[in-house]
Amino acid sequence: MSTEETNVQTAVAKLIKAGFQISPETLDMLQKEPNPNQIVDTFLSTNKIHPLETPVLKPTHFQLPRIEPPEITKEKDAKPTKPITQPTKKRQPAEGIKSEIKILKDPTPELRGKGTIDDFLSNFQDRYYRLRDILSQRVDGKGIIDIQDAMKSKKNTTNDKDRTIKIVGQVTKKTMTKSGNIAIELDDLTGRVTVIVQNRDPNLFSKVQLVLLDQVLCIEGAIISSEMLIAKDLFLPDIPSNRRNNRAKEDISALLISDIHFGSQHFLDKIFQRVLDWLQGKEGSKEHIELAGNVKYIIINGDLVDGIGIYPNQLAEITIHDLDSQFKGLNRLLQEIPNHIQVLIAPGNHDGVRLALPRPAIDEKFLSVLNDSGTEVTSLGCPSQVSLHGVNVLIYHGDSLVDIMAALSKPEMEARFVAMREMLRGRHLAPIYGKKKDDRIGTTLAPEPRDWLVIDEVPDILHCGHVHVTSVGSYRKTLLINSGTFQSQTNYQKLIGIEPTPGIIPLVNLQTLNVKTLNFTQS
Ligand code: D5M
Ligand code: FE
Ligand code: ZN
Repeated sequence: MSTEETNVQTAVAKLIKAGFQISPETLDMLQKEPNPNQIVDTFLSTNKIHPLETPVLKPTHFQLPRIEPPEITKEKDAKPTKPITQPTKKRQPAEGIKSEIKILKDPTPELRGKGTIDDFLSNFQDRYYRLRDILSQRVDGKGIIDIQDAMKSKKNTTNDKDRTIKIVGQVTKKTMTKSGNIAIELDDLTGRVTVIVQNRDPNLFSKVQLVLLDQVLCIEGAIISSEMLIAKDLFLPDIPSNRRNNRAKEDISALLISDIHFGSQHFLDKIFQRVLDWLQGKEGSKEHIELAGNVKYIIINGDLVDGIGIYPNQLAEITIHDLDSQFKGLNRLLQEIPNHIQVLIAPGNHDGVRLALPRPAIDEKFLSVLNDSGTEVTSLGCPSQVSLHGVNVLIYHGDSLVDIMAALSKPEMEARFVAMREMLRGRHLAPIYGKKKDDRIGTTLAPEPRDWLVIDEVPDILHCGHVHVTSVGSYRKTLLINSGTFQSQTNYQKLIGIEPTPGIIPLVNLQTLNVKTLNFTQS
C-alpha cells in the first residue's frame, strides 16, 4: 500500500470517528490532494457542522477554510497593486438574469388582529382538518374515524382486531405514567381519549418521545376502556420521502441572512460591511467574488433592527433609541446592495410589528429609504412562502424553535436540527400553543381564523433565524437552514446561555441546492 493511500485512509478514519460519512466525490477529492490529513484536521478543528445535521460530507464542506473571507481593505492600508481587489463596475452574471419571484403564501392582507372565541375555535378546526387531510392521504392513513364514533361503536367488542381503531387528534397533554409508559391525551372536537404508549415497544416509544404538545397526529390503537387506547402505531403527517426537489434553470444563488439587530450596541457593523463590500464585488478572493456575482436574491428573515423594549434591560444596550431611526440607519446600509439583487424581507420579533404569529409585513414606510434607492424590495409577513425561479422557500423567523428545542430535551446542537425537522414532520411551524403565564418560553399565536403556521406545501428550503446560530442540514430533500446573526452576545443571551455564531452566512445555489457557509468574521 502506498503512503498516499495510508494517508487518505487515516484522514477518512478521522472523519468517521467524528461521526461523519463521506461522499464518493469527497473520497476522490482527498485522494487527489497532496495532504489529505491536513485538510481533514483543519475541517475538524474549524467545523461548525454537526454530524447529525449534515452526515454526508461533500467536497464543498472542505472548502470552508480555503475560501478566503472577503478581506476588508481599510483606506489607509490598502495596497494599490492588490491583485484581488476588482473594479466595482464589472457586470455580474446575475445582472443578466431576470428575477422570478412568485409569492405563494403571505398572511399580511388577511390578518384580522382581534381574537374572538369563534376565532380560537376556527383556528383549531383549521389546523386540525388541514393536517387530518394530509394524514388521510398517506398510505397508512386510510380508515381514520372521529374519536366519539370510535369509542361509541367499539367499546363492547371483545376481539382485539375489532377493537383497533385509527384516530387523528391534537395532543392536549403528555405525561409519564407510574409504570414508565407515556400517556397522551388526544382531542378532535368530537371527543377526547387517553392513549397509552408502552415502553416495551422501543420503536413506538422513541416516536412518542418526539411528540410535542398541541401537535396533530394519527394513532392506531386498541380500545381498552371507554376513554382509553393502547397505541399500536403513531405517525405524523410528515413530508413524502420520494419527493423531487425543484431547482432553478440558471446558475444563481440566494444569500440567507437574519438577525441583523441594527441599533443594538452588539450589531457587528464591520462584519456586515464586509458582506456588502463582497456583494459589490469590491472585496474577497477571486473565488469568493465569483460567488458574489451569482447572487440574485437576499432573504432577510427577521430581526432587522433591535427594536425597543424587547428583552429585559435592552435599553442599556441600544445605540439608537427609536424604531424609525433604526430602520433609516439600516436602510442606508442596505442601499449598498447592487440593484440587480432582489431583497425579500420578513419580520422577526424585534421589528416593530406585532409579536404574535402570524405577523404582517414590515410597513413600507420603514423601508422607503431602501425602496427609493432603486433596490427592489419585497416585504412579506411571517411566515411566508415564495418561489424563486421555481425553488420553493418557506421563510419563517423561528420564534417557536426555542420552545420546541426545550421540549425535546436533546443536546443543543442536535436539538436545533431536530426542531426544524420536526416542523416538517408535523407539518406545522409552531405546534406548541401560547405563552403560559410566568413562563419565559412560549410562542404567542394569534387566533386568526386560518392557521397560517400549517405547512401545506412542502418547501425545498426551510429558512429560519432567531436562534442566532448558523446551521445547515436537510431532511428528505428539503434544506433546513438557519441563517445565524450579525449580533454578538447580549447580556441577556449571556444570562440564558446563548452562544451566537455571528458572520457565518449560508449561500444557496438555486440550481444545485448546494449550500456554502461563508465566514465573514475575519479580515
Ligand atoms: O433572540 C435571540 C436569542 O435569544 C435566540 O437564541 C432566542 C433566544 N430567546 C429570545 N427570547 C427568548 C425567551 N423568551 N426565552 C428563551 N430564549 C429566548 P432574539 O429574538 O434576537 O431576541
Ligand atoms: Fe434575533
Ligand atoms: Zn428573534
